[in-house]
Amino acid sequence: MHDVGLRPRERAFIVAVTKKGIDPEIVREHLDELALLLDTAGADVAGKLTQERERPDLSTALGKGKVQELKELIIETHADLAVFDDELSPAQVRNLEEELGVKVLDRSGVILDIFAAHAKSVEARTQVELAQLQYLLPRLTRMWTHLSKQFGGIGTKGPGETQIETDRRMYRTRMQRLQEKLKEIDAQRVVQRKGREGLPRFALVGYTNAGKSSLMRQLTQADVFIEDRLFATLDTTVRSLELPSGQRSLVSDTVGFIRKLPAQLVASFHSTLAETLEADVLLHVVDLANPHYRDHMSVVDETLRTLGAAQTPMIVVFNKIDLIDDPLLINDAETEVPNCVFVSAERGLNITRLLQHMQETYEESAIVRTLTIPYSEMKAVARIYEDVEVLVRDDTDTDIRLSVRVPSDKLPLFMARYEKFLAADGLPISTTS
Ligand SMILES: Nc1nc2c(ncn2[C@@H]2O[C@H](COP(=O)(O)OP(=O)(O)OP(=O)(O)O)[C@@H](O)[C@H]2O)c(=O)[nH]1
Ligand SMILES: [Mg+2]
Repeated sequence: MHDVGLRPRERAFIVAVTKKGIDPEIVREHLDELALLLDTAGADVAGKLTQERERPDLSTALGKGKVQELKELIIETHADLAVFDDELSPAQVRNLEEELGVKVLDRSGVILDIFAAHAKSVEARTQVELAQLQYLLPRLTRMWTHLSKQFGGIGTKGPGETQIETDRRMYRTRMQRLQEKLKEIDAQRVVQRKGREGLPRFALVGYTNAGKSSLMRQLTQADVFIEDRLFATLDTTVRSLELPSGQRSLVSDTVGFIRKLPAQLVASFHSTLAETLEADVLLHVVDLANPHYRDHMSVVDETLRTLGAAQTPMIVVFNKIDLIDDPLLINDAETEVPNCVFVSAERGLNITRLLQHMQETYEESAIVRTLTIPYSEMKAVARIYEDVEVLVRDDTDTDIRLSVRVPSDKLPLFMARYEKFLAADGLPISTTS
């Protein structure tokens, strides 16, 4: 694993460059979240600096005067590094490091560091390492060359341009190998998934620390990792769950989202996330006790859009209601969000209601179709079982009739494949299976 930049308990000076006229409360909240991220990564905050600008300076993000001010503050507070809440270009990092004389990171770098420390499975480790290398490659500067020592043997030479070139080449080779490894893992996953097709699928999504894993444990008794820290979960867990109707279904718990999730991470976790998000119904878990929950919800919605899952039916699960004293808060949330349930994952409050809701939403999200398949096309029957949930089967003298449930988002694909088998009358078949 590569260390993106933080040593344990380093002291970081945190910086935000903000648009003119932005609400200072929002800026404070973003910086508080950055401080929390740093704490999770194992660093302390030495101080904070913000600057309002029309747009960030192209070469140093901050204006010239502010860079000088920051330099003095860093010396004064004995900070080891500067961390910007905004994404910095590789050139900005280089210029700032030169001016300030300390290592410079942005929020993405910190998040990558946390992911690297928390990733456990081979898959998560591979994905994180790939994301780290993609992030580091254009940022290799003299400050970063110590990283190459991790490859052993190299790095004994003093840092210089040749050294950086060698590092770059090494990184590229390594990235290629990681990409190949991910392809293999992907192929294995397709095989695993085969066995699960046809079952209703639910996916827990939400801002980091909202209580997704706690709800997973409450629903399925899965022994998942739960902790009051950001990005406790990096691997996807899938467990079976019985709905009130007795229907078996699957629930998955996966990595949480955060504002400005690094693009490299979204890219390398794409297959993990894509699989999760193929669910029939998303359970968007929201920490209602967090004063910024609305903001968090829009970050999650935006991330889902990026991942192409904005159309999937969704239940908003307002969690941690055991911490809420103000009934108005619940009232507001209920009026603002149409399809929602209030629970406490930790205390197990209102879980029966949630299960009922999951079943209803799933049933509404799916469409029942009847197919008539001649005995000469038995292969198609097998394929249909793999693709969708078969509700009723009737083997008549002349053909096989199947009533199937098709999730609405999968309907176009389903029609393209099986249109020729659609029963002319479309009538539901009698139950004689
Ligand atoms: N009071 C209270 N705390 C809760 C509840 N649900 C979860 N928590 C706490 O919230 C923290 C985060 O819970 P997790 O289940 O790890 O959250 P997560 O969404 O899986 O977080 P990441 O995996 O880090 O993205 C833990 O300290 C939980 O004990 C709840 O209903 N009430
Ligand atoms: Mg979790």
